[in-house]
Amino acid sequence: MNQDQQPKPETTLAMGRRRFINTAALVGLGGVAACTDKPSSTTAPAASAPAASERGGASSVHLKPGELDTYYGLWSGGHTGDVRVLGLPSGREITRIPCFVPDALVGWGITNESKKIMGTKADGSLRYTIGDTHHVHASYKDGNYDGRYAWVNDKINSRIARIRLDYFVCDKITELPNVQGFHGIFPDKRDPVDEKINYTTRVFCGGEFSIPLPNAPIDDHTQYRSLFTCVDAETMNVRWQVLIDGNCDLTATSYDGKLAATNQYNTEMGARFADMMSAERDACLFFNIARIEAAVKAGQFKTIGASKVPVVDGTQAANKDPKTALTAYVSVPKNPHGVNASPDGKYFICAGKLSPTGTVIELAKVLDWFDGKLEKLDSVIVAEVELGLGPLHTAFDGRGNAYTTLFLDSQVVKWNVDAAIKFHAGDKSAKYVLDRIDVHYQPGHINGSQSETVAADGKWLCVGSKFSKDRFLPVGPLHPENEQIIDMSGDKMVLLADHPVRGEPHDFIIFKRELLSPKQVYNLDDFPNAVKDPKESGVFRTGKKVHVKMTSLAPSFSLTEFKLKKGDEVTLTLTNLDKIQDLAHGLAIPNYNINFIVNPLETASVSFIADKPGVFWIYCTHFCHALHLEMRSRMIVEA
Ligand code: CUK
Ligand code: CUA
Ligand code: CA
Repeated sequence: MNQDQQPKPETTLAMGRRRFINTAALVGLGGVAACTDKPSSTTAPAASAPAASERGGASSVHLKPGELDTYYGLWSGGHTGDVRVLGLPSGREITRIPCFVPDALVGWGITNESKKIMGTKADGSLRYTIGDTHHVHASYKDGNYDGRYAWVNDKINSRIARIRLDYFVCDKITELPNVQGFHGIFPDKRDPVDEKINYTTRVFCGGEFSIPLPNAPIDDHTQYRSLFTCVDAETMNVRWQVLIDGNCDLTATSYDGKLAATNQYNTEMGARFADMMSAERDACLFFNIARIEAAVKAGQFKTIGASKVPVVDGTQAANKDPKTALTAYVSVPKNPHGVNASPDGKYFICAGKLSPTGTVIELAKVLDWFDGKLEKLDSVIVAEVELGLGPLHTAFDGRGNAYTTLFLDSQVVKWNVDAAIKFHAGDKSAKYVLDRIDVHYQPGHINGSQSETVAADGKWLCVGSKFSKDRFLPVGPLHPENEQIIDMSGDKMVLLADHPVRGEPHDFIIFKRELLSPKQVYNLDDFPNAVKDPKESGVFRTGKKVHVKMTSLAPSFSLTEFKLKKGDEVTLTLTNLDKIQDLAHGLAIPNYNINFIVNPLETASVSFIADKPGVFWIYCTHFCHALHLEMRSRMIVEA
């Protein structure tokens, strides 16, 4: 970067050198990450771990053999394109749920059923084989998770995936029209229009990159815009979009269903790095959901390109009158990152990123502004307090405290929201910073057990540290990340465990295991193509089109052999008739690039051209029985 691209040093606010981070500090970030981190001399020393008895809290992460975790964690997988399921407090990874990217274990992207969900091209091949999941959030009822669904974003190809939490599988994927860099995602927590509906009906999705609408090779970036998108939680159809100024980053929703918000780091609408950080303040952009839905209903929208989705105008110029405004742009300091909803329902907190501050916005005041009862929108900010360098994301303990990651300081800071509000109001004796703890290193997301629910319980805190450096045995140049587990139950945070994770999870949620009751066995009747009886097995031919129907029952497939002709267009359907929990079979066809799993009473199918003559031993890939190796079928393809 050349000299004249560098923003001027901040001089407007006399809060010392830590007040703002300038470009030079960010450029030096690689150096920060590479050097041996020592606690900053300007911050309090980290707590040394007292014995569990002194803390009287959550204490040990150790589970004895046979013991089960008490919390589920749903972790985004980043550019592995999946969602990972962890048990907490042990931190053990229990499974991965493939969504956007094929998965060789279960045959995601191999079976016809999963390909249909992922989306295919005209030739039947997958439309996309990569993904980038950042944020995973679950459906709500009465302000707590109800165990129905979770949703996760794909930043690369602007897709949203839904996961059924009864089977832990992805069941729908929707691509957002006219969106690039779909980043933040959050379900609403109740319906803003129908008071009686106290559960999630919508999922909000933020578009991070501005593009020409519709996309076209236009060089003039001042014409680019971003969209904020609402997806129907049940149908997964896109309901509406809002055209905005600036961009969307993270997303948050209020407990009353009335408001959603996104933090904006590029209100400058710059196309270059330096331009995106030229302004001293950006925004937290609020959406008045009921008004947007009313505008859509009243036909006050346009559409973009080939998309039929209603797009309402949420730009600043069109929303000057609070009484009719669909949006409100609240000014917050420089390139904010996360926006998080406090479990008491009162506040959204924006972390400053390039400003060392946390901004507390009172939601009741935002609603007052929309009602025309608040003169200045700025007064929705009830605190803007210094936390440390590079604040990114915030979690809560349900006791009025917030926990914010400090990327550059490699710390988590615990602070009291009420005290911060008092301090901001002028009471300089209000001590809002309660504790700091070193983490290893450069933390991104943070979350507490049940953090963004009305049932935040303040027990476990997990921190996704982006760099692990020296914390694990070296495995070559690509390091794992470090998910760290902290006991947050006492006055002092206590670091309890490090866990390496393959890159690269971002956000995650942690909730009580009682909130889910996963099924162990599928229902045969849920599969219209199920082969319900081994007697239905066989090769069914209509010209070149061949349907092979099979069942599995340990330790055999219902067809011990079958014959095809070269060039046959084959669909093979397999139903697993084993009803016992944990009795899955795999079906692999050598040289045909086929392998998939069928769980108890599940049906799956694959389609392929029998283009290679010869004998192919179909075999079971999933150890199921003492005679697992003998569980085979012979596919003979005649020339
Ligand atoms: S972003 Cu990754 S650390 Cu995509 Cu949630 Cu903040
Ligand atoms: Cu069936 Cu192994
Ligand atoms: Ca900016």
